[in-house]
Amino acid sequence: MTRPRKTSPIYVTRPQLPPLEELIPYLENIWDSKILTNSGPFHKQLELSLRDYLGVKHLSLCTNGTLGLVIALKALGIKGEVITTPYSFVGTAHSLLWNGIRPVFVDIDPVTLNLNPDKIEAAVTSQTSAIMPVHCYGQPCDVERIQKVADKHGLKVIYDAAHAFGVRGSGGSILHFGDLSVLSFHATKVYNTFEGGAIVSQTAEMKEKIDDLKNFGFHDEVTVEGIGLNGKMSEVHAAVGLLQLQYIDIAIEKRKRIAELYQRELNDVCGLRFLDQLDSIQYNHAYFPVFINEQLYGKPRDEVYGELKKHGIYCRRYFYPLITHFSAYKDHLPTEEHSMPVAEQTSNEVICLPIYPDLEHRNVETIVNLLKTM
Ligand code: T4K
Repeated sequence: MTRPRKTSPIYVTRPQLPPLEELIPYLENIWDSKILTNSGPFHKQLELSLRDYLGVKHLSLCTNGTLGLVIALKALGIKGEVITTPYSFVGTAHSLLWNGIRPVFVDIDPVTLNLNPDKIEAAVTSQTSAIMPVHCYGQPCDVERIQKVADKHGLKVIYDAAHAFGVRGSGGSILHFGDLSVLSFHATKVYNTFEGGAIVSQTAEMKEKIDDLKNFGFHDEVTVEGIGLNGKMSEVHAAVGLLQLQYIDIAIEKRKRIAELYQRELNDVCGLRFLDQLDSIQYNHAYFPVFINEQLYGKPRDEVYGELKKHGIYCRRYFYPLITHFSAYKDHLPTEEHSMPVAEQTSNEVICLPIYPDLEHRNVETIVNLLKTM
């Protein structure tokens, strides 16, 4: 009797890993030196290597993206209210609440799916101290228009750049904009250190402040100026990061080829819409979101999601539900009703298809065929 062939599941992402044997010398080095954390040699080296690779002025490594956002808000002394997007990972808004800040959610732009600059101004109150936009899926926000609103009202801008590793526009890195940008190096990200993150700052003074805050606020052995926390990256994570950096360009190139394949094959399928890609942007292809119009496609998004799952294809609905729909947020929403129709619709239509460097093209074809014949 022949048994049905067991196919392995296909996840929305799989982490890129360097060859294990290349990690061993780094580990030996750590074991020999016994320097495990607190800004050790690999940590220092990775900060400089990432600074150069990303083309930014100053970069501070941290434990993860969420703590990076928490520290960034603290470093800028943000209080009161912060205007942000409901269409993001919940960590974006959580970082505000951990700082005792009230998130004020504003609708997204239908093209970029990022915070809509036209909607920000109406949400500014006497309590507003900053804007926290997200470069969702690595699609750059309208940074110039956001800055204009910020300047007009004296607000700081902290970009959640968790998805934007290596994204560049004609003027260079997207991380140059705003007061601070925060990256995530989580296992599911384009560039990973297992867990990790970084805060990009524009001045040496700000970097120093952030470096103090991520080490409990210690400026030196006897001086604690800020209410810091433990947001440091260990030497093992930094070593992984140094290795990963050697393979990042190949990884992004492989992602690009998969994105092109999806785009080419699915372009003519009625009822499927994709994120606009601009020629002037060098994308990182972190995600491949598809938006399903139920009427035109003939099936609701959740049915497609379930159908793919039955075939062992584990997509994710990033970002469904909206942050504003989580019960944890019910006491933190303004009493007056803010309508966010674009975010609502996008959240109900989105499905992120699998994309990662080692995803085989034949698997992409399988996914494409399922979407074409469902
Ligand atoms: N801001 C934004 C805009 C973000 O998207 C995120 C994180 C943050 C801030 C916060 O950054 P961090 O504090 O995380 O550094 C994942 C990630 O956990 C999260 O980092 C990420 N955003 C979010 C968009 O996605 P889940 O709940 O979908 O992850 P999980 O564990 O279900 O993983 C998805 C798939 O990835 C799995 O089905 C299999 C694969 N996977 C996952 C892990 C963890 C692996 O193959 N290996 C692994 O080790 O949230």
